[in-house]
This record gives sequence, structure tokens and C-alpha cells, in this order.
Amino acid sequence: MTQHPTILPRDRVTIVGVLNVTPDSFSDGGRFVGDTGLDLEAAVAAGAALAAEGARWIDVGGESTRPGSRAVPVEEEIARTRPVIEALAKELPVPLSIDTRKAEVAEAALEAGARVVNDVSGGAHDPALLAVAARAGAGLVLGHLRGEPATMQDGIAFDDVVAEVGDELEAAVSRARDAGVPRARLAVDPGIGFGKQLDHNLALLANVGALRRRLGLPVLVGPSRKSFLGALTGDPAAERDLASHAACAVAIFAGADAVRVHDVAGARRAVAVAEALRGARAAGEGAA
Ligand code: HH2
Repeated sequence: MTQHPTILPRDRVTIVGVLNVTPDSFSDGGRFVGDTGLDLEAAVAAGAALAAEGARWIDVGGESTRPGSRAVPVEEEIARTRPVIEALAKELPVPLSIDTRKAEVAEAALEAGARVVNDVSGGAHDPALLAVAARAGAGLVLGHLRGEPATMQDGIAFDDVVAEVGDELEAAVSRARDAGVPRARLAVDPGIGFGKQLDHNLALLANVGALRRRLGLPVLVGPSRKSFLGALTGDPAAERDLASHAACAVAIFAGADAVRVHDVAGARRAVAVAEALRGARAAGEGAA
């Protein structure tokens, strides 16, 4: 098997816990940010709980990127995320990532103790973010997204979604390498729910192994609570954790290195089973 020297270990699946400090995230907005601003204590307690439940990495975000969302000013995004990252970096041994598309927000988070930048736009929204990650020696997750969250569900068109997402992620990887980020610090994400229809999301999750082989980089997927699951089950966003675990388990069996989830405790069980089955398949192939 090819060895990937990487920000995501190859020998086990990484559970990335979601900590959204926003008023408007699609499934969990408003838990820690409301009319009176940020409830730092509650956000830090929630981050600690994610780690206790089994998250090996916590992703802190201060801007919703749900379909139709509006951009948050840089100062506001920093005011939401920096104090949480600063406090969690002191309290927890697990690495923290900043979920942002903006260079200035990424820089503030890295100064505050984050070790990874998670950019759902793959460096396209604010290309200066790539140099910020390079300078800081940070890890970088490059997500696939055509356009902007406000309009990404309009006029979606793919002939071969797995091939096209692969092409576009390959281009994002080249831009990151040109900006000075070593391959060992990169991971990619096909951007589940970002400008995709149901069949696109399904094809990307089921073929994550092809993407991983093609790019030679670890792949993170984030199906958690997204609307394609609602389309399949009829469940509203807050009740999609079981469906999310099924999607994560299949993606892991198909080759995913990491899953980004809201319900870490449930995901830990799904990951344990999917990882064991993936191991059994590999052992069977070895014996054949
Ligand atoms: N999805 C969301 C946000 N960040 N990062 C990666 N790498 N992959 C994803 O699929 C991904 C992501 C959207 O989910 P959420 O944070 O729950 O919602 P919102 O954007 O409304 O805050």
C-alpha cells in the first residue's frame, strides 16, 4: 500500500468533531452565538465534550456555508472563533482546525493555536489563505466548491462528477503547492453538499477511494446532517445523525481517511464497525 506522510494518519480513521460558533449554521446554529454575542464558556465545554467522546480533531467555524448563507465580515468571524481556539488549545491535547475561507481569519486562528486550516473553497475564495497556511507550517484541507455558498445550488452541472471533482481538486492541490504548502500537510475533501445534487453526493461518497488513489492524498468527507440525507430519509436536519453515520460508514469502507461529524459519540461506533470491515476486506484481498 502507498504510504501517505500526512496530517491525517493512514492507519486509522480520524473523527473530526464540528464546533460551529455561528448564529445560523444549518443544523446547530445559535448554540453559542446569539444576540448577546459569544458564550465562550459553553463553546469551550462543548469542544471538550467532543474530545471526550472520541474526536481526534476539532473543527471550529465562525461562518455558515450552508446553501444561500451570507458572508460574515472578517472581524466578526475572528471575534467568534479566536477566543474559542485560544481556550481549547490550552485545554485540549487534540489538534484544532479553523473552518474558514478567509486568509485573515485563518491567520488569527493559527496564532491562537489552531494547527490546520479547513477551507471548503479549496483556496479559491481568498487565495492569500494558501500562503498563510504555508508560512505557519499548518495543515490544509482543500474542499471542492464551485462558486460561492450563496449561489452554489444554482445551475449545477457535472457530466462525470467524480472525474470533474478530481480534476478541480488536483488544480487546488497545485495552487497550494505553488504557494509553498508541502504535500504532507495536505488533505482533500469532495465537498459533500457544496453545489451538488443528490446523485452527485452519492457518487462522491461511494467513489471516495478512486479520488484518494488519483490524488494520492488523504480524503476527508463531511456528509453530516446534510440535505441529501433528508432527501433519502425524510428527516429534518436535527434528526439526521443515524443517516449521517450510515453515510460515514460507507465512505470509510470506500476509503475515506476522516469524517467530519456533529454527533461524535455515535460516529465513533459507526467508524469502529466500518474500519473493522475495511480491514477484513483488505485481509481477504491479501489472502486471495
Ligand atoms: N461542511 C460544512 C462546513 N465545513 N468542511 C469540510 N472539510 N467538509 C465539509 O463537508 C464541510 C466543512 C457545512 O456543515 P456545517 O458546518 O454543519 O454547517 P454550516 O456551514 O451551516 O455552519
